[in-house]
Amino acid sequence: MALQAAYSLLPSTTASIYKEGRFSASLKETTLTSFSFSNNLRSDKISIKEQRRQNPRFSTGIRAQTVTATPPSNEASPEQKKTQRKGTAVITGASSGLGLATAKALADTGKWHVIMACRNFLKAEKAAKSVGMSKEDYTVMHLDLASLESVKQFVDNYRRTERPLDVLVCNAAVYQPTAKEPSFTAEGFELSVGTNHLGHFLLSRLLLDDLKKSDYPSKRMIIVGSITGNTNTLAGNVPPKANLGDLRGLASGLNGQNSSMIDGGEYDGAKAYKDSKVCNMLTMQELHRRYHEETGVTFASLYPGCIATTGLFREHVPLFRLLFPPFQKYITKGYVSEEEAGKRLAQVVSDPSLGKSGVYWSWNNNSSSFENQLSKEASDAEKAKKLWEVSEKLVGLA
Ligand code: NDP
Ligand code: PMR
Repeated sequence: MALQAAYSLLPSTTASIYKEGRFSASLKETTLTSFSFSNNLRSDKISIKEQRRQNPRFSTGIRAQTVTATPPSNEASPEQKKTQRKGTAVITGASSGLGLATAKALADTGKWHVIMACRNFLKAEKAAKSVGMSKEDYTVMHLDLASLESVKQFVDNYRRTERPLDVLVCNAAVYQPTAKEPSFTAEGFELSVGTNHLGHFLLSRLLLDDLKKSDYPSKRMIIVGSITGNTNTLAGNVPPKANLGDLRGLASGLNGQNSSMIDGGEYDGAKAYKDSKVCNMLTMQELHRRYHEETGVTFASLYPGCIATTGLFREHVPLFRLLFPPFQKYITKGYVSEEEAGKRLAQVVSDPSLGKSGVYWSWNNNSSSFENQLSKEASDAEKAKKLWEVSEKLVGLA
């Protein structure tokens, strides 16, 4: 029933995707939060004492799914012991959803100071308080990614604080699936790509110098990606599919005069978001190729699971918002809670076992992390280079 209704919201081409096969059979990226037999089997291999040590809220059976194959991040590795000071992580869009949950997860370890880089200062302060973060674990700083001036101002302000920068998490995003007409950033770029990609592109390029200077043992830059930008998955084949084409729309300014879509096509808000996620994943790989060896910075992207309850879907029709969480929970089993997704992103920030650069992380049914494959387009090195060069021009770096 839930599926039928969600399903009916989609263009008819989607029908074949669902009718053709069982979801789980063809999935490359799945997450399970429901308790399953296989989780139970797996957890049997680890003693209950060990599970309690890894996860203080573990109770026999039911919470076994949160046990991960990777070492827990609160265990000091030789790498972490090199420094006594707290790490500082900047998280964009930390005022809700994944960003807030990650800020909370990092703050809870007592080892991180989180800079919540947000467009709505008051909302961010309230959000931090609402999840019980202590004042000394976070600082809210203003950043509006839909304005390149604001991005530059944020970088200046950050440098004035004289805090080191150890990790940058590019997390903020907007999604406008129901918009009939495009809207634009301060500099006149289509809003989804302008915010999710171009704002983060400038931010990451400017802050790379600051990351380089950090003496923290593991410096990281993370750009949040998604399954829906990857057409090698079932979710990525739900129309409209991501496709950057030859980037002609981006190259002509993405300002609505020629086109407001990267591929030069007609405006489609859902596609613009998915395209922006492809840009995020391509940018991470290009950063890795250009700077990993020289700087030692780890560059990574991830799909944290389907966090169907976040504000990302605020502009979707009410029926979608009602049915999407149960659809993901019970039908696709791709659902993950904000808390669990926050722990996943926090692993990518600080877990020594997730320190490899150039990786797109995902989590399997047991909540164990693994290096996932990107789609052909999202791993196209030539396209990544072209995207880099065009984006540099648009944000005024070239
Ligand atoms: P939310 O809407 O809850 O969070 C998005 C955050 O981005 C909010 O804090 C929002 O601020 C902020 N933001 C939006 N526009 C700007 C801007 N111009 N400047 C600064 N901040 C801005 O969504 P999610 O937590 O779901 O999304 C977080 C990330 O996770 C995104 O990159 C998304 O693509 C990714 N993702 C989400 C999935 C999901 O299922 N939800 C799945 C896969 C990836 P404000 O609070 O002021 O609105
Ligand atoms: Mg999708 C295993 C299958 C799976 C997963 C993991 C997701 C994740 N979705 C899956 C399948 C399907 N979805 C199917 C079969 C359908 C047709 C009924 C479907 C539909 C659908 C819609 C209409 N799904 C959506 C939408 C959105 O508007 C969301 C979107 O595309 O936002 C860009 C979305 C999502 N599905 C996901 C995830 C993670 C999203 C949120 C997208 C994101 O943040 O990238």
